[in-house]
Amino acid sequence: MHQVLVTGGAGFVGANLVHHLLRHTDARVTVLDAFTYAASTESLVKLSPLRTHVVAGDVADEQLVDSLVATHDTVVHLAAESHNDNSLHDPAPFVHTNLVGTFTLLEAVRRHGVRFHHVSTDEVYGDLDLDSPERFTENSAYRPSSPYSATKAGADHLVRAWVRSFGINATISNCSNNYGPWQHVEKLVPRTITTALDGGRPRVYGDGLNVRDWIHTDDHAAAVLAILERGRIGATYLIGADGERSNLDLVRSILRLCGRGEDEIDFVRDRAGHDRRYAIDSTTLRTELGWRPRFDDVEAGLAATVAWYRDHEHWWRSRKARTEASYAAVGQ
Ligand code: NAD
Ligand code: TDX
Repeated sequence: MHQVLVTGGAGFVGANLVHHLLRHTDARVTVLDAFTYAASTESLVKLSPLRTHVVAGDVADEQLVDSLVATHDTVVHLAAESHNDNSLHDPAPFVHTNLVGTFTLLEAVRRHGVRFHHVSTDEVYGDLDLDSPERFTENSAYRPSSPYSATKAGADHLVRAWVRSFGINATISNCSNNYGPWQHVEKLVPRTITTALDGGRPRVYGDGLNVRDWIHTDDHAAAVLAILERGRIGATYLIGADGERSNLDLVRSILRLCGRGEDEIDFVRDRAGHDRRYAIDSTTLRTELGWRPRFDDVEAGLAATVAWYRDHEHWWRSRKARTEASYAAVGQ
Protein backbone atom coordinates (compact mmCIF):
# COMPACT_ATOMS: atom_id res chain seq x y z
CA MET A 1 0.00 0.00 0.00
CA HIS A 2 2.00 2.99 -1.27
CA GLN A 3 -0.47 5.28 -3.03
CA VAL A 4 -3.90 5.39 -1.43
CA LEU A 5 -6.89 7.24 -2.89
CA VAL A 6 -9.41 8.14 -0.16
CA THR A 7 -12.78 9.29 -1.51
CA GLY A 8 -14.74 11.52 0.87
CA GLY A 9 -11.48 12.29 2.69
CA ALA A 10 -12.66 15.80 3.63
CA GLY A 11 -15.70 14.45 5.49
CA PHE A 12 -15.88 13.37 9.12
CA VAL A 13 -14.85 9.68 8.97
CA GLY A 14 -12.67 10.26 5.90
CA ALA A 15 -10.57 13.06 7.42
CA ASN A 16 -10.00 11.05 10.60
CA LEU A 17 -9.01 8.05 8.45
CA VAL A 18 -6.53 10.16 6.43
CA HIS A 19 -4.88 11.34 9.69
CA HIS A 20 -4.76 7.73 10.90
CA LEU A 21 -3.20 6.43 7.66
CA LEU A 22 -0.52 9.12 7.70
CA ARG A 23 0.29 8.38 11.38
CA HIS A 24 0.38 4.59 11.05
CA THR A 25 1.68 3.85 7.51
CA ASP A 26 4.26 5.24 5.07
CA ALA A 27 1.67 5.61 2.29
CA ARG A 28 1.00 8.77 0.30
CA VAL A 29 -2.65 9.73 0.36
CA THR A 30 -4.79 11.47 -2.26
CA VAL A 31 -8.16 12.79 -1.16
CA LEU A 32 -10.92 12.95 -3.78
CA ASP A 33 -13.83 14.96 -2.43
CA ALA A 34 -16.63 17.03 -3.99
CA PHE A 35 -16.53 19.47 -1.03
CA THR A 36 -20.27 19.43 -0.39
CA TYR A 37 -21.74 21.19 2.67
CA ALA A 38 -20.48 18.21 4.76
CA ALA A 39 -16.80 18.58 3.88
CA SER A 40 -14.22 20.59 5.75
CA THR A 41 -10.94 21.88 4.34
CA GLU A 42 -9.82 22.77 7.89
CA SER A 43 -9.65 19.08 8.85
CA LEU A 44 -6.87 18.55 6.27
CA VAL A 45 -4.75 21.71 6.61
CA LYS A 46 -2.23 20.35 9.12
CA LEU A 47 -1.34 17.30 6.99
CA SER A 48 2.12 16.95 5.45
CA PRO A 49 2.02 18.42 1.91
CA LEU A 50 4.72 15.90 0.94
CA ARG A 51 2.43 12.96 1.60
CA THR A 52 -1.04 14.35 0.85
CA HIS A 53 -2.72 15.67 -2.22
CA VAL A 54 -6.28 16.96 -2.35
CA VAL A 55 -8.41 16.80 -5.51
CA ALA A 56 -11.81 18.49 -5.69
CA GLY A 57 -14.18 16.41 -7.80
CA ASP A 58 -17.16 14.08 -8.03
CA VAL A 59 -16.79 10.30 -7.56
CA ALA A 60 -19.31 9.90 -10.38
CA ASP A 61 -17.03 11.77 -12.83
CA GLU A 62 -15.82 8.85 -14.95
CA GLN A 63 -12.78 10.52 -16.55
CA LEU A 64 -11.47 12.05 -13.35
CA VAL A 65 -12.00 8.82 -11.41
CA ASP A 66 -10.31 6.74 -14.10
CA SER A 67 -7.20 8.94 -14.17
CA LEU A 68 -6.90 8.92 -10.36
CA VAL A 69 -7.51 5.19 -9.91
CA ALA A 70 -4.91 4.44 -12.63
CA THR A 71 -2.17 6.09 -10.53
CA HIS A 72 -2.99 4.51 -7.14
CA ASP A 73 -2.63 0.96 -5.79
CA THR A 74 -5.43 1.20 -3.21
CA VAL A 75 -8.81 2.95 -3.08
CA VAL A 76 -10.72 3.47 0.16
CA HIS A 77 -14.23 4.64 -0.68
CA LEU A 78 -16.04 6.81 1.86
CA ALA A 79 -17.57 9.55 -0.31
CA ALA A 80 -21.29 9.58 0.35
CA GLU A 81 -24.31 11.61 1.19
CA SER A 82 -24.49 10.45 4.80
CA HIS A 83 -27.42 12.03 6.65
CA ASN A 84 -30.67 10.10 7.04
CA ASP A 85 -32.77 13.23 7.68
CA ASN A 86 -31.54 14.83 4.42
CA SER A 87 -32.31 11.65 2.50
CA LEU A 88 -35.95 11.91 3.60
CA HIS A 89 -36.27 15.41 2.16
CA ASP A 90 -34.23 14.98 -1.05
CA PRO A 91 -33.05 11.47 -1.98
CA ALA A 92 -31.61 12.42 -5.41
CA PRO A 93 -28.01 13.23 -4.36
CA PHE A 94 -27.95 9.97 -2.37
CA VAL A 95 -28.69 7.95 -5.51
CA HIS A 96 -26.10 9.93 -7.48
CA THR A 97 -23.18 9.74 -5.05
CA ASN A 98 -23.82 6.51 -3.15
CA LEU A 99 -24.93 4.39 -6.11
CA VAL A 100 -23.64 6.00 -9.33
CA GLY A 101 -20.43 7.12 -7.58
CA THR A 102 -19.71 3.62 -6.27
CA PHE A 103 -20.46 2.12 -9.69
CA THR A 104 -18.05 4.60 -11.35
CA LEU A 105 -15.26 3.68 -8.92
CA LEU A 106 -15.85 -0.06 -9.31
CA GLU A 107 -15.55 0.16 -13.07
CA ALA A 108 -12.25 2.07 -12.78
CA VAL A 109 -10.93 -0.40 -10.18
CA ARG A 110 -11.87 -3.27 -12.52
CA ARG A 111 -10.02 -1.66 -15.46
CA HIS A 112 -6.86 -0.98 -13.46
CA GLY A 113 -6.74 -3.99 -11.07
CA VAL A 114 -6.55 -1.82 -7.96
CA ARG A 115 -7.30 -2.93 -4.34
CA PHE A 116 -10.68 -1.50 -3.21
CA HIS A 117 -12.16 -1.09 0.25
CA HIS A 118 -15.78 0.03 0.58
CA VAL A 119 -16.76 1.79 3.81
CA SER A 120 -20.39 1.09 4.65
CA THR A 121 -22.82 1.19 7.54
CA ASP A 122 -24.72 -1.18 9.82
CA GLU A 123 -27.92 0.59 8.69
CA VAL A 124 -28.03 -1.67 5.62
CA TYR A 125 -29.37 -4.38 7.97
CA GLY A 126 -32.41 -2.36 9.05
CA ASP A 127 -33.15 -2.39 12.77
CA LEU A 128 -33.49 -4.73 15.76
CA ASP A 129 -36.12 -4.86 18.53
CA LEU A 130 -35.24 -3.03 21.73
CA ASP A 131 -35.76 -6.11 23.88
CA SER A 132 -34.02 -8.60 21.58
CA PRO A 133 -30.58 -10.06 22.47
CA GLU A 134 -29.79 -10.17 18.72
CA ARG A 135 -26.91 -8.22 17.14
CA PHE A 136 -25.96 -7.75 13.46
CA THR A 137 -23.39 -10.19 12.03
CA GLU A 138 -21.81 -10.61 8.59
CA ASN A 139 -24.72 -12.96 7.80
CA SER A 140 -27.58 -10.61 8.70
CA ALA A 141 -30.12 -10.02 5.93
CA TYR A 142 -30.16 -6.66 4.13
CA ARG A 143 -33.29 -4.72 5.15
CA PRO A 144 -32.59 -0.96 4.76
CA SER A 145 -35.24 1.51 5.94
CA SER A 146 -34.30 4.98 4.64
CA PRO A 147 -33.26 6.32 1.23
CA TYR A 148 -29.75 6.77 2.73
CA SER A 149 -29.45 3.18 3.96
CA ALA A 150 -31.06 1.80 0.79
CA THR A 151 -28.42 3.50 -1.39
CA LYS A 152 -25.64 2.25 0.91
CA ALA A 153 -27.14 -1.27 0.70
CA GLY A 154 -27.27 -0.99 -3.09
CA ALA A 155 -23.62 0.09 -3.15
CA ASP A 156 -22.64 -2.93 -0.99
CA HIS A 157 -24.43 -5.21 -3.46
CA LEU A 158 -22.58 -3.63 -6.39
CA VAL A 159 -19.24 -4.30 -4.65
CA ARG A 160 -20.22 -7.92 -3.90
CA ALA A 161 -21.29 -8.47 -7.51
CA TRP A 162 -18.04 -6.95 -8.87
CA VAL A 163 -16.05 -9.32 -6.62
CA ARG A 164 -18.01 -12.38 -7.68
CA SER A 165 -18.50 -11.63 -11.38
CA PHE A 166 -15.31 -9.72 -12.20
CA GLY A 167 -12.92 -10.88 -9.47
CA ILE A 168 -11.95 -7.41 -8.23
CA ASN A 169 -9.83 -7.28 -5.04
CA ALA A 170 -12.35 -5.74 -2.69
CA THR A 171 -13.44 -5.82 0.94
CA ILE A 172 -16.41 -4.19 2.69
CA SER A 173 -16.85 -2.94 6.24
CA ASN A 174 -20.15 -2.06 7.92
CA CYS A 175 -19.61 0.14 10.94
CA SER A 176 -21.93 1.42 13.66
CA ASN A 177 -22.50 5.10 14.63
CA ASN A 178 -19.26 7.11 14.86
CA TYR A 179 -18.50 10.08 17.09
CA GLY A 180 -15.36 12.23 17.41
CA PRO A 181 -13.68 15.36 15.98
CA TRP A 182 -14.81 17.05 12.76
CA GLN A 183 -18.32 15.54 12.68
CA HIS A 184 -20.85 17.85 11.03
CA VAL A 185 -23.23 19.53 13.51
CA GLU A 186 -26.26 18.01 11.77
CA LYS A 187 -25.54 14.65 13.51
CA LEU A 188 -26.83 13.78 17.01
CA VAL A 189 -23.59 13.98 19.04
CA PRO A 190 -22.18 17.28 17.71
CA ARG A 191 -25.66 18.83 17.40
CA THR A 192 -26.33 18.04 21.06
CA ILE A 193 -22.90 19.20 22.26
CA THR A 194 -23.05 22.52 20.40
CA THR A 195 -26.65 23.20 21.47
CA ALA A 196 -25.78 22.41 25.10
CA LEU A 197 -22.64 24.62 25.01
CA ASP A 198 -24.82 27.43 23.59
CA GLY A 199 -27.26 27.11 26.51
CA GLY A 200 -30.05 25.66 24.31
CA ARG A 201 -32.16 22.54 24.79
CA PRO A 202 -31.07 19.48 22.72
CA ARG A 203 -33.74 17.94 20.48
CA VAL A 204 -34.63 14.27 20.93
CA TYR A 205 -36.72 12.59 18.23
CA GLY A 206 -39.80 10.63 19.33
CA ASP A 207 -39.50 8.93 22.73
CA GLY A 208 -35.67 8.89 22.63
CA LEU A 209 -35.52 5.16 23.37
CA ASN A 210 -33.91 4.34 20.00
CA VAL A 211 -30.55 2.66 20.53
CA ARG A 212 -27.34 3.30 18.59
CA ASP A 213 -24.05 1.39 19.02
CA TRP A 214 -21.38 4.10 19.40
CA ILE A 215 -17.74 3.87 18.30
CA HIS A 216 -15.00 6.50 18.29
CA THR A 217 -14.04 7.31 14.73
CA ASP A 218 -10.35 6.63 15.38
CA ASP A 219 -11.26 3.04 16.29
CA HIS A 220 -13.18 2.83 13.00
CA ALA A 221 -10.06 4.07 11.17
CA ALA A 222 -7.86 1.47 12.92
CA ALA A 223 -10.29 -1.27 11.87
CA VAL A 224 -10.24 -0.11 8.23
CA LEU A 225 -6.42 -0.13 8.27
CA ALA A 226 -6.42 -3.68 9.72
CA ILE A 227 -8.72 -4.77 6.88
CA LEU A 228 -6.54 -3.07 4.26
CA GLU A 229 -3.45 -4.81 5.64
CA ARG A 230 -4.79 -8.24 6.60
CA GLY A 231 -8.42 -8.58 5.40
CA ARG A 232 -9.57 -11.51 3.25
CA ILE A 233 -10.43 -10.41 -0.30
CA GLY A 234 -14.19 -10.65 -0.84
CA ALA A 235 -14.93 -10.56 2.89
CA THR A 236 -17.27 -8.27 4.82
CA TYR A 237 -16.26 -7.16 8.35
CA LEU A 238 -18.61 -5.61 10.90
CA ILE A 239 -17.03 -2.87 13.00
CA GLY A 240 -18.43 -2.01 16.44
CA ALA A 241 -17.15 -1.30 19.95
CA ASP A 242 -20.02 -2.63 22.15
CA GLY A 243 -21.24 0.92 22.76
CA GLU A 244 -25.05 0.51 22.82
CA ARG A 245 -26.80 3.52 24.37
CA SER A 246 -30.32 4.93 23.99
CA ASN A 247 -30.44 8.42 22.45
CA LEU A 248 -31.96 9.76 25.66
CA ASP A 249 -29.16 8.30 27.76
CA LEU A 250 -26.53 9.70 25.43
CA VAL A 251 -28.06 13.19 25.35
CA ARG A 252 -28.26 13.20 29.17
CA SER A 253 -24.57 12.27 29.39
CA ILE A 254 -23.64 15.10 27.03
CA LEU A 255 -25.75 17.59 29.02
CA ARG A 256 -23.93 16.54 32.23
CA LEU A 257 -20.51 16.80 30.52
CA CYS A 258 -21.44 20.33 29.40
CA GLY A 259 -22.43 21.32 32.95
CA ARG A 260 -26.15 21.40 32.17
CA GLY A 261 -29.18 19.79 33.82
CA GLU A 262 -29.83 16.37 32.32
CA ASP A 263 -33.55 17.00 31.79
CA GLU A 264 -33.14 20.20 29.75
CA ILE A 265 -34.38 18.39 26.63
CA ASP A 266 -37.03 19.12 23.98
CA PHE A 267 -38.81 16.08 22.56
CA VAL A 268 -39.66 16.74 18.90
CA ARG A 269 -41.40 15.05 15.99
CA ASP A 270 -40.02 11.58 15.28
CA ARG A 271 -37.97 10.78 12.15
CA ALA A 272 -40.05 8.99 9.47
CA GLY A 273 -39.22 5.26 9.39
CA HIS A 274 -36.91 5.77 12.40
CA ASP A 275 -34.82 2.61 13.02
CA ARG A 276 -35.29 1.40 16.59
CA ARG A 277 -32.00 -0.27 17.48
CA TYR A 278 -28.61 -1.06 15.92
CA ALA A 279 -26.10 -3.42 17.54
CA ILE A 280 -22.93 -4.94 16.10
CA ASP A 281 -21.27 -8.27 16.78
CA SER A 282 -17.65 -7.61 15.75
CA THR A 283 -16.31 -11.06 16.68
CA THR A 284 -14.93 -11.77 13.17
CA LEU A 285 -12.91 -8.56 13.07
CA ARG A 286 -11.56 -9.14 16.58
CA THR A 287 -10.66 -12.82 16.21
CA GLU A 288 -9.47 -12.81 12.61
CA LEU A 289 -7.62 -9.48 12.50
CA GLY A 290 -6.88 -8.90 16.21
CA TRP A 291 -8.58 -5.46 16.24
CA ARG A 292 -9.67 -3.99 19.60
CA PRO A 293 -11.23 -0.55 20.26
CA ARG A 294 -9.00 1.93 22.11
CA PHE A 295 -12.07 3.88 23.28
CA ASP A 296 -14.00 1.10 25.01
CA ASP A 297 -15.85 3.56 27.30
CA VAL A 298 -18.37 5.78 25.45
CA GLU A 299 -18.51 8.22 28.39
CA ALA A 300 -14.74 8.88 28.21
CA GLY A 301 -14.89 9.19 24.41
CA LEU A 302 -17.77 11.67 24.71
CA ALA A 303 -15.85 13.74 27.28
CA ALA A 304 -12.93 14.02 24.84
CA THR A 305 -15.37 14.97 22.05
CA VAL A 306 -17.06 17.66 24.17
CA ALA A 307 -13.58 19.09 24.88
CA TRP A 308 -12.79 19.09 21.14
CA TYR A 309 -15.99 21.01 20.28
CA ARG A 310 -15.32 23.50 23.11
CA ASP A 311 -11.90 24.17 21.52
CA HIS A 312 -13.15 24.37 17.91
CA GLU A 313 -16.06 26.81 18.09
CA HIS A 314 -14.56 28.78 15.18
CA TRP A 315 -15.03 25.66 13.04
CA TRP A 316 -18.64 24.81 13.92
CA ARG A 317 -20.20 28.23 14.58
CA SER A 318 -21.24 29.11 11.00
CA ARG A 319 -22.29 25.52 10.22
CA LYS A 320 -24.45 25.51 13.35
CA ALA A 321 -26.56 28.51 12.28
CA ARG A 322 -27.25 27.05 8.82
CA THR A 323 -28.03 23.59 10.17
CA GLU A 324 -30.43 24.77 12.86
CA ALA A 325 -32.26 26.96 10.32
CA SER A 326 -32.88 23.85 8.15
CA TYR A 327 -34.01 21.79 11.15
CA ALA A 328 -36.33 24.57 12.30
CA ALA A 329 -37.99 24.61 8.88
CA VAL A 330 -39.13 20.98 9.40
CA GLY A 331 -39.94 21.23 13.11
CA GLN A 332 -36.93 19.24 14.39
P1 NAD B 1 -19.77 13.02 5.80
O1 NAD B 1 -21.06 13.46 5.27
O2 NAD B 1 -19.19 13.71 6.98
O3 NAD B 1 -18.66 13.08 4.66
C1 NAD B 1 -18.91 12.65 3.35
C2 NAD B 1 -17.86 13.28 2.42
O4 NAD B 1 -18.15 12.83 1.08
C3 NAD B 1 -17.92 14.80 2.39
O5 NAD B 1 -16.62 15.34 2.53
C4 NAD B 1 -18.51 15.14 1.02
O6 NAD B 1 -18.04 16.35 0.47
C5 NAD B 1 -18.04 13.94 0.21
N1 NAD B 1 -18.89 13.72 -0.98
C6 NAD B 1 -20.24 13.73 -1.05
N2 NAD B 1 -20.64 13.53 -2.32
C7 NAD B 1 -19.52 13.37 -3.07
C8 NAD B 1 -19.28 13.11 -4.44
N3 NAD B 1 -20.28 12.98 -5.32
N4 NAD B 1 -18.00 12.99 -4.85
C9 NAD B 1 -16.97 13.11 -3.98
N5 NAD B 1 -17.14 13.37 -2.66
C10 NAD B 1 -18.40 13.48 -2.22
O7 NAD B 1 -19.95 11.48 6.09
P2 NAD B 1 -19.19 10.54 7.14
O8 NAD B 1 -19.99 10.47 8.37
O9 NAD B 1 -17.78 10.94 7.19
O10 NAD B 1 -19.33 9.13 6.39
C11 NAD B 1 -18.32 8.70 5.49
C12 NAD B 1 -18.61 7.30 5.05
O11 NAD B 1 -18.63 6.44 6.18
C13 NAD B 1 -19.96 7.15 4.35
O12 NAD B 1 -19.79 6.25 3.28
C14 NAD B 1 -20.84 6.54 5.43
O13 NAD B 1 -21.85 5.75 4.87
C15 NAD B 1 -19.84 5.72 6.19
N6 NAD B 1 -20.21 5.48 7.60
C16 NAD B 1 -20.38 6.55 8.45
C17 NAD B 1 -20.73 6.31 9.76
C18 NAD B 1 -20.95 7.45 10.74
O14 NAD B 1 -21.43 7.21 11.85
N7 NAD B 1 -20.63 8.69 10.39
C19 NAD B 1 -20.92 5.00 10.22
C20 NAD B 1 -20.74 3.94 9.32
C21 NAD B 1 -20.37 4.20 8.01
O1 TDX C 1 -31.21 16.11 16.84
C1 TDX C 1 -31.31 14.88 16.75
N1 TDX C 1 -32.08 14.21 17.66
C2 TDX C 1 -32.23 12.86 17.65
O2 TDX C 1 -32.94 12.29 18.49
C3 TDX C 1 -30.63 14.11 15.73
C4 TDX C 1 -29.79 14.80 14.71
C5 TDX C 1 -30.78 12.73 15.74
N2 TDX C 1 -31.57 12.12 16.66
C6 TDX C 1 -31.63 10.64 16.69
C7 TDX C 1 -31.85 9.92 15.39
C8 TDX C 1 -31.07 8.64 15.58
O3 TDX C 1 -31.85 7.70 16.31
O4 TDX C 1 -30.33 10.23 17.13
C9 TDX C 1 -29.89 9.04 16.46
C10 TDX C 1 -28.62 9.32 15.69
O5 TDX C 1 -28.95 10.18 14.61
P1 TDX C 1 -27.86 10.63 13.53
O6 TDX C 1 -26.72 11.28 14.23
O7 TDX C 1 -28.58 11.37 12.47
O8 TDX C 1 -27.30 9.23 13.02
P2 TDX C 1 -28.02 7.95 12.33
O9 TDX C 1 -29.25 8.32 11.62
O10 TDX C 1 -28.10 6.87 13.38
O11 TDX C 1 -26.89 7.56 11.24
C11 TDX C 1 -25.49 7.70 11.54
O12 TDX C 1 -24.89 6.47 11.80
C12 TDX C 1 -24.77 5.55 10.74
C13 TDX C 1 -24.76 8.37 10.37
O13 TDX C 1 -25.37 9.62 10.10
C14 TDX C 1 -24.75 7.49 9.15
O14 TDX C 1 -24.00 8.08 8.12
C15 TDX C 1 -24.13 6.18 9.53
O15 TDX C 1 -24.23 5.29 8.45
